[in-house]
Amino acid sequence: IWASAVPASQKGSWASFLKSIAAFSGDLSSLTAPPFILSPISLTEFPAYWCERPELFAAIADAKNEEDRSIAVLRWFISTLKGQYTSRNEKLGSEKKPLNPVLGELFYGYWPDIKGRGQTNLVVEQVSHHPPITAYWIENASKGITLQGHNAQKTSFSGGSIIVKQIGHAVLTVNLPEGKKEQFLITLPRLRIDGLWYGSPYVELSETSYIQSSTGWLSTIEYKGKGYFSGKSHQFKAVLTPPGSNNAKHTYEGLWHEKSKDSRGAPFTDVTGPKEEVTVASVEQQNEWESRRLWQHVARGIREGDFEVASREKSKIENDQRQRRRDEVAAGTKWELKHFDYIDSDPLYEELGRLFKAVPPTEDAYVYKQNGPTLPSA
Ligand code: HCR
Repeated sequence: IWASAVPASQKGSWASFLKSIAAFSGDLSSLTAPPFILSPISLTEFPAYWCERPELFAAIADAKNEEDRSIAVLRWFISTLKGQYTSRNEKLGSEKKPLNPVLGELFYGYWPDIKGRGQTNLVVEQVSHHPPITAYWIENASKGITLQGHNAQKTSFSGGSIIVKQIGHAVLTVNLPEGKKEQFLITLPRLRIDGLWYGSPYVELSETSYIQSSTGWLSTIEYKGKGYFSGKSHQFKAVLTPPGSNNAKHTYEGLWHEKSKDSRGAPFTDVTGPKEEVTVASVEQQNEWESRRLWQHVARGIREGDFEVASREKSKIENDQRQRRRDEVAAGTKWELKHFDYIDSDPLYEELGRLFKAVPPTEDAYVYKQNGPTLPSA
């Protein structure tokens, strides 16, 4: 059964890849992996997973009070997990190694306004290459909802699995009538990448993540995999506690990639139906920094199994990047971010994180400059 999903000719390079992971911790993206495990999709596309059920994102604005808004945010969040963590298995056969974005890489897209839910726009920028950090901004202007966040990963190897600690957080803002707003600090779960032995990696979530509302409502979400409780993969249990209390007012339980229920057995989430992928301009219409245009030849090589083309095209991109960095050093200049400003400590993270004793107590952030492109609207 060792490496049963690995093509015979790549078993050796899969074994060396696993050895290098085991001996290593930090930034996995820099390790060379065998061709069968390469994905043609860049990490800058991943923030789109936050909104592949745009009606649930929009529904947050329609909730009638603080308590219902916290429930709506939790429902939307749980419903994103299937896309975030299992969609590559469905699309590509297993979890794969995404393309490692270059500094300044961009990804723009939108979900059109259908049935009065409003249009939702997405702006993503790769704000660091080593370590890889991706910043994003998602906005449904007609509903007054925004999501701003960034993502980095710290990886280590334990018991035959890759452990991924997600660094970063997201802030969801709901702009209410009369100029009021409610904000939600969203922390991110820990990942374990299992199935490496077979050459068929998949993600399981573990430990706890939080959604803290500025009104005081707190969702505490616990993740478990096979071998716990029901013995099934992808289980979660979420409790929602009112401001200033430790007693759960609502409890939800189930499988984040299928369905879940509240404590009375009423349906809470159901992601068994289709999701809606983000609409993106064609490669011809994109600028040279937009992900699908930038990686088009590498992606084609990977898709068509022509790894010579893929690696030649990848080297061109990497050499261009190295040259840019050298030029910047020579000119004494620094790469300027296009859509985000860096702040070394996020005041909202500190304020809301204090309420549930967030670890770490302080985090940096990337603040959107409100200067995204004009995206088509229906
Ligand atoms: C760990 C991971 C890169 C990061 C991916 C993140 C954490 C990015 C943010 C998204 O919101 C959610 C998300 C989902 C992915 O599951 C996670 C990736 C899984 C694998 C990949 C590694 C860098 C690649 C490891 C190589 C393996 C597959 C052999």
